[in-house]
Amino acid sequence: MSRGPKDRIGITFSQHIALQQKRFPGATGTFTALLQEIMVAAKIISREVRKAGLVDALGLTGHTNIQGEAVQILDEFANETIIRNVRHTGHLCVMSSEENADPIPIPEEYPRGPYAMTFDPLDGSSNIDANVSIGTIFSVHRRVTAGGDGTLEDLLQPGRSQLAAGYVIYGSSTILVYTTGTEVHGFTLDPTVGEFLCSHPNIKIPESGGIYSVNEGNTSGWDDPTRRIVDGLKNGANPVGKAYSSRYIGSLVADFHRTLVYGGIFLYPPDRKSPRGKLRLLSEAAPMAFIMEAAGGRATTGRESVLEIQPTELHQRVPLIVGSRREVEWVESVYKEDADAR
Ligand code: AHM
Ligand code: MG
Repeated sequence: MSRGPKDRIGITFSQHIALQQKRFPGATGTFTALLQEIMVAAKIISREVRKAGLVDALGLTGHTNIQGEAVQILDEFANETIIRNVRHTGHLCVMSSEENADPIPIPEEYPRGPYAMTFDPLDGSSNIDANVSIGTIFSVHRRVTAGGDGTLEDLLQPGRSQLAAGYVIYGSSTILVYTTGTEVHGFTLDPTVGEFLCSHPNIKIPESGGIYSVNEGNTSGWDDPTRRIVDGLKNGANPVGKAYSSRYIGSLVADFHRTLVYGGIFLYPPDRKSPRGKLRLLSEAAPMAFIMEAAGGRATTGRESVLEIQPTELHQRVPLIVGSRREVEWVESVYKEDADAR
């Protein structure tokens, strides 16, 4: 008799974060409640993404965002869903979104809380119409200002001081992956019961992998060390001594999730078009770096640790090189040799 997929029913996300909270005797439950609200928003976005092709929710709104990118109908829906779900509960003092030019204040009628949150509501959204995996990324910091409305200062904090980071990937299933800095756990949405169930407890990235992931259409704009690195991954001139396979989806959550699960390396280096890199520090690179390092991997710009960067602007871009320790350390050594030789 053939066997179906193994049933991997685990505890729910809500149960998991409630258990985590018990580890901290003084915890007020505010942080746990914030994670709950993010999870509810993710369920609503997932539902909308799943039926998008049926209800005329694909395509563009006709506006462009702060990054000059065309805003998709689902981008706007996801952005509004997250803001609406988390702003009234008294957990946050300020938010920022990849879709909004400025910090998003908490409306006057709602209480202010101890946390500041940054998010990318629908990452990889240029892939929506082709039914490619997309996702939501979030990052939570404790506020640093004393009270009242949160400010830019609460948002411009280095990745290292995140209290939590996570992403939700709307792929062949909807998976929520999160960390509070020590362990990384993954939960798969069971649509029949409407709950995220633990499916990937304590994720650890392999020490080394077999896949590299980069947009090679940008090769002509790369600097010399970047070209040498990607050539080395292809032809075996790397410390592992093997030729890597190539995979590139063009949706960070999907490329990152594969890298986390299988090992290997994802690179979005600077190029002539985007000399500071393409990905956004606060809403993309820092949360992913925090998750990767908690899973035993590494994240760098090539020249410095992503988590140590002190942000100066809300929509600051950085290069991102993230993945298995062995590959990322090698990449860092290539950039260092190049810098030393100058
Ligand atoms: P987005 O947040 O507007 O969707 O842009 C970010 C996306 C990432 O998901 C992905 O890694 C990258 O842009 C792909 O860029 P490119 O198309 O230049 O390869
Ligand atoms: Mg994005």
